Amino acid sequence: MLKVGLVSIFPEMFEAISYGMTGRAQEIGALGVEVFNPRSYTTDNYRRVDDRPYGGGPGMVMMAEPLCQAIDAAKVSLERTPKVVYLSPQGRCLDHDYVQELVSGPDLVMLCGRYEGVDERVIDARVDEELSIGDYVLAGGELAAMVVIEAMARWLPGVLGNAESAPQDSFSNSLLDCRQYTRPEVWRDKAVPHVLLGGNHQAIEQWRQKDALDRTEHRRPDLLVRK
Ligand code: 9D3
Repeated sequence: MLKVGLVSIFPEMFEAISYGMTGRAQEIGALGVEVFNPRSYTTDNYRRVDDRPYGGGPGMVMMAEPLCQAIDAAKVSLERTPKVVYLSPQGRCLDHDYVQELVSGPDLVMLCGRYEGVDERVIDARVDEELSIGDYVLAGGELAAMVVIEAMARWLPGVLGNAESAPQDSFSNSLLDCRQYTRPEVWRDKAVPHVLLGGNHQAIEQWRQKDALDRTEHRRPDLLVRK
């Protein structure tokens, strides 16, 4: 079982991963998720997890002590020394290779920031890697952490019904998916490509490969340059 400890002041957000593939992964015991709320590790009357930034400026910064205690609680609960990842816009961008590294590595603790970010000293003290999900601005790390979990879930043993589905997926072969159709055969005057209706499996396979290659050349030529 891959265990993931999540450090977040919004634990309820992670109810979202109890649905679909990530929900199934948890049900079959391929994935274990536990949330640790830094607010539970505050000692002041107001249960504060953030404070004003030294040097001034807008917004708030998450305080080191409650975060560090929540991370340490997560590490204890995971026992097998996990990798600690901070979700942040400054991190290494998530892609197929990064997902593969994460699923084949140790258990994970993912630190979700809010506000302007976290006190740098907690990063120095506890974080192994920073991870971004792309060059756009989110309001915090929770949705990013769920993106990481969902991207990993399909690669966990027993999660996909069909053992061959995952390797055929887009980005493991560096091609986009071909166009797909289902019933009815004609919808609002639009027909399904004829080749898909016959039972010629070789012709269908050729059509699918060409379609995938054409779309990749047109939409994502960057995926075709060999690395
Ligand atoms: C634009 C960066 N900062 C300027 C002062 C502000 C800021 C933006 C977004 C500070 C924190 C955040 C919160 N973002 C995340 O927690 C985050 C994130 C993201 O915004 N984009 C892509 N990946 C990620 S992973 C975590």
